[in-house]
Amino acid sequence: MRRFCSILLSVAMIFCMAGCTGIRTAESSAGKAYVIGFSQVGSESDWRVANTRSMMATFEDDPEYELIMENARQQQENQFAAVRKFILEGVDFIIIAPTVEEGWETVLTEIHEAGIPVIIMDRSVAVDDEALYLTNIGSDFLRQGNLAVEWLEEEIPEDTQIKILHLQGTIGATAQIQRTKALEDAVAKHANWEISSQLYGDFTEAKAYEVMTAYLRENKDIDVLYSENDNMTFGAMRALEEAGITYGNGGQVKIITFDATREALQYCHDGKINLCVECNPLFGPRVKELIENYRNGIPIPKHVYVDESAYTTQNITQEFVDSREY
Ligand code: GZL
Repeated sequence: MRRFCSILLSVAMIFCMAGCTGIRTAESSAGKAYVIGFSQVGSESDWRVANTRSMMATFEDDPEYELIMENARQQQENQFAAVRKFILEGVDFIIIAPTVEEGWETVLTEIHEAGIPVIIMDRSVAVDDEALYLTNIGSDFLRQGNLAVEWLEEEIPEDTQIKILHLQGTIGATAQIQRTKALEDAVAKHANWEISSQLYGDFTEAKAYEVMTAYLRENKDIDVLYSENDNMTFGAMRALEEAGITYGNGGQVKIITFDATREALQYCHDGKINLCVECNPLFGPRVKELIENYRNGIPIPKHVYVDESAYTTQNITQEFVDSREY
């Protein structure tokens, strides 16, 4: 409940600065500011709130820029509407954090025809023509998934059968596609690994708690939970506790989670989560640097990856957990 209130408070703070048309981080100083239209996925997770904070903090104190953020509430249609509004408003630059990979060809073409540069941030878009966007900055999600399965390979002897319960994020989002691919490829390689079920958690705590609770009513034979983000993991932990199933170090269920937010790292330090795979949301400054490079005619690579790692109870300290920004 505390976590839900903290996300709610963060989202409320963001919206109360927004008004109904989006969040402006600077008054238009007689049209002199370089106006950036930013279509954000939503406010579905601690990761997303931290990502929004990073973007806003990067631009809000710089009078040269005005960031207008529209929250799509995890609906791609809302992103299309926001982008078309940005085009009508004649913004100088557009940033899109796409909900899902498919369906972007038309609206990216409209942006291109309007002559507005665009950066794809966080997840990716599946379009044939990469010229439709300047660059895609975000995580290497397949590497994240491979870090998780490599850890599990170290943990599980070749002759031990394991049942893996797979909690998936928003279907069609790059983070879901790639983290799922890493697991499914590993299961195909290991005859002793079995995915007992794939549940849809949509990257939210509430949905994960709902589907886990329903699943655990009939199935309690789980050895590993592979959960594609921390907020779904928190919901799953609550459902496991209510079902009387132990987890973490020495528990029945080993927990693998993605994002490595401070709260998940605290659980990891306390032995309740076995592996936290980092997914860094704090790339506001890097995005601003890319925009400035563009404005100064400096070439920009088509893909920019952020640095990330993986943490276990054995390799993190309380000091490290306390130092986390998100
Ligand atoms: C990952 C990001 C994912 C996070 C989730 O870059 O797209 O979306 O892992 C968030 O927490 O909802």
